[in-house]
Amino acid sequence: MANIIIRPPHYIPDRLITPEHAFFNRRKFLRQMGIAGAGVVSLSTIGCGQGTAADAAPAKAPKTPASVTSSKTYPAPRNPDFNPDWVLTEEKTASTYNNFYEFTLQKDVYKHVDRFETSPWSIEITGLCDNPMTVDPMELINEFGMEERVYRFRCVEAWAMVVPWSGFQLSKLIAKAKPKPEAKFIQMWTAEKPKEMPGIAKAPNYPWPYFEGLRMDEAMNPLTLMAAGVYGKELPKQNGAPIRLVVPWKYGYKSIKSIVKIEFQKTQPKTFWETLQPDEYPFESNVEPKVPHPRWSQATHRMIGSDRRERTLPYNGYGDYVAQMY
Ligand SMILES: Nc1nc2c(c(=O)[nH]1)N[C@H]1C(S)=C(S)[C@@H](COP(=O)(O)O)O[C@H]1N2
Ligand SMILES: [Mo]
Repeated sequence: MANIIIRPPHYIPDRLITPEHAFFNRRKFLRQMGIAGAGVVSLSTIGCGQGTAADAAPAKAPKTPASVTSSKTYPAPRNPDFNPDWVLTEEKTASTYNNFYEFTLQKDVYKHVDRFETSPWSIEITGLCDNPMTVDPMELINEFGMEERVYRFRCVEAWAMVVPWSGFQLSKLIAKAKPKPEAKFIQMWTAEKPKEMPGIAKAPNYPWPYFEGLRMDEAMNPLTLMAAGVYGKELPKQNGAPIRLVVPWKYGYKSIKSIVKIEFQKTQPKTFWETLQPDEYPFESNVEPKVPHPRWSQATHRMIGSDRRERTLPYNGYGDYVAQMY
């Protein structure tokens, strides 16, 4: 008897939790795409909502004006509303334990990002809006300024971290773009640069480039951040440089990295993970401890860099900000 450790009912050993990709079934994917039996998957055959892989490539980068520099940008002032007394995840842990499948399916993304060029960079804002544009993210930072916010971040794989992001509210960019009334959703795409992103060729059946989406009210919510920095510095490449989304009440895969395109749309877009496994990674994907992932509980998570297991909270603890939307 002495050797038997009694676990709380919500305990799940880490070995039972698998990464997003682990149960990906190639044949199922090909069947869904209507091309079972085909030896090669052509990306151009894979539609993703109203955008396609082909048109998500970054447009020609605008020249960054000489006045646009990052020297005075960091550290951004901390927003007192997001300055909790939580223990921060160690900076080293947050930059060496990542998910960024364009580089590798493993967590040591930082070892595979050397060739990734994040400057110059441009983001195209397009679709149902009156002020479409193609801009350098630094111009947006110059215009909107940046603030620092400490957020918890919860991956669907039942790990979490607490990190200080630097960025601006996505709502500011949306206001600048002037969406039309019929724009009800936004879709976003990550860069697709196979020569710089060695993971793309290693996962040829994934519907690259990575794409995500939000409802317009979710995108406008004050919590939704475009982050260009973390720990008071520019984002490391493995965390999604030069600019990424942070949606702290949803599972981590909604927080798309290294964004090159944002499109306003009338109908709900597909997302990368929903395309692969709709039953496991639905569009909404709010953090909800009572709804288990089909293969494991979501009741608790492990804080990365520690053995600490914590209870997961509904909306990842951000219900006061977002519960009214659902
Ligand atoms: N383009 C892109 N964005 C992505 C991913 C990815 O593989 N590719 N992974 C997502 C997942 S599953 C998580 S948990 C977070 C991880 O962010 P972090 O590495 O900064 O902690 O990024 C999300 N954004
Ligand atoms: Mo994740």
